[in-house]
Amino acid sequence: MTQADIGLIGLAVMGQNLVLNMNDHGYTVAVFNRTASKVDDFLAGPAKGTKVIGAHTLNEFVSKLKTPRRVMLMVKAGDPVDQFIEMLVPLLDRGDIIIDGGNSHYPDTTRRCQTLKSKGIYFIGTGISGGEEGARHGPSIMPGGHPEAWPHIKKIFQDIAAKVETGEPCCDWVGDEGAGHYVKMIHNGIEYGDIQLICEAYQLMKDVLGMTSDEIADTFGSWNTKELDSYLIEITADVFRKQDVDGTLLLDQILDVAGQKGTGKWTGISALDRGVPVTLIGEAVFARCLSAMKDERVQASKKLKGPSPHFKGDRQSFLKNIFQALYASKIISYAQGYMLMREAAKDYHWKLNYGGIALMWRGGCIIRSVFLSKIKQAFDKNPNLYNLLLDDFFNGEVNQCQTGWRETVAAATMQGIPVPCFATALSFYDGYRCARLPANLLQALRDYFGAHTYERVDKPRGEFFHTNWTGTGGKVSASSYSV
Ligand code: NBP
Repeated sequence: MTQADIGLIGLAVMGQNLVLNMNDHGYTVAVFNRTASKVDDFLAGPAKGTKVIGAHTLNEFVSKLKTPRRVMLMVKAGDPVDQFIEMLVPLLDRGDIIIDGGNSHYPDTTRRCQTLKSKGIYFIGTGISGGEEGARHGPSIMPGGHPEAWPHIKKIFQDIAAKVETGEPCCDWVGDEGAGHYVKMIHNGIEYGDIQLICEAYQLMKDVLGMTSDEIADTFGSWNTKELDSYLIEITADVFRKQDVDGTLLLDQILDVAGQKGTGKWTGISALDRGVPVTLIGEAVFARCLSAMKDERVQASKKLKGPSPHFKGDRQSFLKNIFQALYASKIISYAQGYMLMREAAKDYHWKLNYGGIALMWRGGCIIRSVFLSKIKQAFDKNPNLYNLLLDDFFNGEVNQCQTGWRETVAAATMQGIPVPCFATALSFYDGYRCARLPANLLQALRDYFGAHTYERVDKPRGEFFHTNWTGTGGKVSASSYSV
């Protein structure tokens, strides 16, 4: 009887397409699904004529796998992953491997790694990006977990992953425990930011410049051949050409209420936990939250006054400014995402390969872009690069875009158009390049009202001082009351 190279549980959109992708690359895959009838539907439908082996029970499924057994879960993140792990463990032997390819939260992956290690089972938590199309023809794959398992799955994963022009796969080992899912979370957070930046450009084009959908489509189409060449810009151009059944623009019929599944929020929480100013992704998440307050916004729009957008000036140069705002803000967003990965790597003792991560995102995934090859080059040139903005290329690009970026934010503000991500990116840039911020006043105030103490510019760091600001306070400083 043919034994399968790998088994996959979870025959929804991602699972089915990954199985077909593995099959195309010569692997024999055994499949199982909670609702067993979906196994039969898959074998009789998309998997007809392939080498895929179906199983109707977990026992049967496990019995069809070569050793060490490789079992990949592509089920809904959360409890279903734990439930399957619990059911699988008694059926597996020491040295077998469980791989979770869903969008699991990285602390869950770390917990699962620790639990399974004690049982002798290897665990991989891997981010997979690219949606249905990517899963079928080459996703970006970001595996982390027990490094001992990596040699056993490396070839399959790198075979099915997307490839860049040089043929390198968009899949490499990320790091221990939850590192793979952490990097996937950052990818998703950056995706939130990229999408919001595109939306801000759209609102300026539509409401300030009064551009038609065809003009907007052409503009994004032309941007897709420049520094912003990327999947998201490419599909944005497509969206502006898609007609509804009645021949009108479909986009105009879509309700302006954004959904979210939580990975952007997780990124924001991780940034707050570590004290890293990942402001752009944070604003992108909040922009979705604000969009979801549709009824309240409709009411407020009738009461709250602001300028009516109008445009006087050179349209082409304003469009160029928007391009520069988008490009510069995108650089800030990636710089912030990398800052967060660097801090998380310190906290968790992961050795992240930052250039390798850019390569993994270079193809197959939603944020794939030409731009990522520049990030790869920056880390190849200097693997210890502290901040992307300090790389000569990115520093130069931001510099070149600066005037247009500032003019865009200023114009949007004067015209009453919200540009939370363009604006926060610019504020971050101005804050990051500021040798002296007004935090001296902040510290003075904290010490005034709460005796929180402050450090002095004329004394070594780490020495703390308290002033009796009013002459009526005492000499005692606070040690536990924090604001
Ligand atoms: P879904 O996230 O919709 O999950 C469907 C699968 O989970 C089915 O096999 C379903 O079994 C199983 N499942 C559910 Br739902 N609840 C279960 C439970 N309580 N116990 C056992 N099995 C359960 O599928 P997907 O969209 O293919 O995504 C799979 C994973 O990949 C998810 O973690 C997702 O976040 C991630 N992901 C998705 C995309 C995408 O574009 N869709 C991209 C990247 C990553 P059933 O058939 O019996 O209901």
